[in-house]
Amino acid sequence: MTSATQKESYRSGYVALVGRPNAGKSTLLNRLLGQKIAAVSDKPQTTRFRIQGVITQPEGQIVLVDTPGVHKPGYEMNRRMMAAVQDALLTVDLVCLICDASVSTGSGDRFVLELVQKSNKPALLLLNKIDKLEDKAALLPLIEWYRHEYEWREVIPISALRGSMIDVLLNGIIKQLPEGEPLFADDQLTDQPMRTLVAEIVREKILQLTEEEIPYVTAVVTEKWEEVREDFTRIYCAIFVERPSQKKIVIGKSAARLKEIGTRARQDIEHLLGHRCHLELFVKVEEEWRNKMHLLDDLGIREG
Ligand SMILES: Nc1nc2c(ncn2[C@@H]2O[C@H](COP(=O)(O)OP(=O)(O)OP(=O)(O)O)[C@@H](O)[C@H]2O)c(=O)[nH]1
Ligand SMILES: [Mg+2]
Repeated sequence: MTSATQKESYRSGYVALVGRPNAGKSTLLNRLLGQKIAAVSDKPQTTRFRIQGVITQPEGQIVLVDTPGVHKPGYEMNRRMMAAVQDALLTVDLVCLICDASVSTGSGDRFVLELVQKSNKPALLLLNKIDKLEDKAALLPLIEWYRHEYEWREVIPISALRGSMIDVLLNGIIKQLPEGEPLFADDQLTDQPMRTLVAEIVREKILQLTEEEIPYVTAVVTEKWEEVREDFTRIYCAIFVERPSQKKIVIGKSAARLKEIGTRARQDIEHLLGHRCHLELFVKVEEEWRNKMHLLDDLGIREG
């Protein structure tokens, strides 16, 4: 093969990860990227805006677009989250519908499926969390159900958590992309700035360490970033909640919870930056921030 034909067969394109909340979209993004850029938690609605990850392989480049889990919007924030899903579906070359194969199918799955059907885009069906299935034969009725609903280019059972079938998935995705040059430099991992990645790390730790309504009423923004030395950064993040009682919960008795959030977040941030940092967290009360346009703008919760 000449180098010219090799170049022609290089493929690149945008690929949306869509699915219900908790299906494992962000876990898969991090797994395929080999680096954690998206917040992951066992609480639904973890992801609030689209996050791109760039995967560069010898055969092609995949720009993977992680989206918020599909749910009924209550607040302006949630309406924007759903608009971001619609926008992703419109603008990508390929859609990956991820469903949690370890739970039974319900009306939420039907709704996500309809979004994919309406998009009319080439699509792969990914049946995730197969590590939780004792008997893989349980996948068969699920595959049967989905096969009747759409012309999937491929159906691939995976475990995003364990990394099973990931190579098959990467090849399956690249095969479906149009021929073309790489869209990004091969050392660009994501479209998100460091400040956002850091805020998302802090928010992830809050999601992990709190229950009930706290994950939903919490937002984090990086307010100050001081590069004290080449190998030492001082970072200030504000944590927003909606009521003084919620602020108390986030801070915890003798500030123990806030300390734990800070310690866990700092470890991940230092890993990301590759050097030491000092992280300062402040908790602020901002009533109804989920309905405030300017705050949502500041937090990067956009429609696309
Ligand atoms: N056992 C198992 N758990 C998984 C797998 N993939 C994801 N999870 C877990 O499922 C939960 C949700 O994962 P996320 O990646 O945050 O899901 P998501 O689809 O991005 O969720 P939203 O952002 O809320 O829409 C987390 O607790 C993950 O650890 C998997 O393959 N196997
Ligand atoms: Mg997510």
